[in-house]
Amino acid sequence: MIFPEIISKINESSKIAIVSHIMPDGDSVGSSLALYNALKKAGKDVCFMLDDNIPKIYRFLKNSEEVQKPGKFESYDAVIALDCGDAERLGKAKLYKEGNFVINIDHHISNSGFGNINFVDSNASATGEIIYYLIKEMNIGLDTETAECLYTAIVTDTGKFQYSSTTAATHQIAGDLINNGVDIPLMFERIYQNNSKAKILLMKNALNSLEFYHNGSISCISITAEQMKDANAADEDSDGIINLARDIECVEVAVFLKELETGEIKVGLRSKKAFDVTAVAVQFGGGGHLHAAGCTIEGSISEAKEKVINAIIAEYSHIQ
Ligand SMILES: [Mn+2]
Repeated sequence: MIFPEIISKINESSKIAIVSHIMPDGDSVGSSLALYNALKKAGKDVCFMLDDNIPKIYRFLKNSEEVQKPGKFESYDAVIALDCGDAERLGKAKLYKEGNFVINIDHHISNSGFGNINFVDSNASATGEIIYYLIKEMNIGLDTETAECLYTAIVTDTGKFQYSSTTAATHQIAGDLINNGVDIPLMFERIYQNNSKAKILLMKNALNSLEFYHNGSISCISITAEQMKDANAADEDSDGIINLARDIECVEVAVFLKELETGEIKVGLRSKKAFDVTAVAVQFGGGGHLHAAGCTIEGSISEAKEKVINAIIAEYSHIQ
């Protein structure tokens, strides 16, 4: 048994809240809805609190319409935080942390351990992978809709099974999810063949901004707040755009700078091979994984660009 403490806490709880990070992605939404559906099936009084809307492409997931916005403090027998590296990333849902018993389940190596129980497995490809084992160990039957939630979590966080975090176990889980009814072409059609026009317009702008540094090993793209507005884009429409900068021969580190309405710059970092982008992100108060990390920097796009590119070049000199 890998989750004795967590399972006994869940078993003795009746009123449970699931919370996850702001700017939700496939893993936060998929793992949260999988656990939500499973706990509901187990007869728990469970809610899912999220301080942002669920991105449109994930609204096919079962019970995604039952997500609630954090309101006033409420006491729960247990609050389960999923895929969230630190309490700040919970946004307004952070208010359920103080005064409640918190179970923190995550796979970010930088997780701050903000829970009363912390289960952080940085070898898991997705939080959805951990939740798969948890549901299995709790002996809650896996229906097709819940399997779809877990598949969404895993396929998105592994970048369609391409990252080094993808293991034999990841594929075995995917295989079991297929055995439980997940239809692969249908899942890919819903998640990857379903881009909004706004997203494609942002890609056009992002490619126009493409620059290379450090002998072509670093690429950088950016999007301004005005371009976001002109494209009538939602936050989620910029998801995955960084891959345009990463998927280029010779590029080892890709940088994506997105100007926010607040004037801050949201920085996404991706790498291939050995370059640890989290080592760069943490210098600016961010975090992440070996090959995917992010942070937020005050200032203009060009100021943020200079800081980040310099930090990446300095990091190169440490590893060489
Ligand atoms: Mn994740």
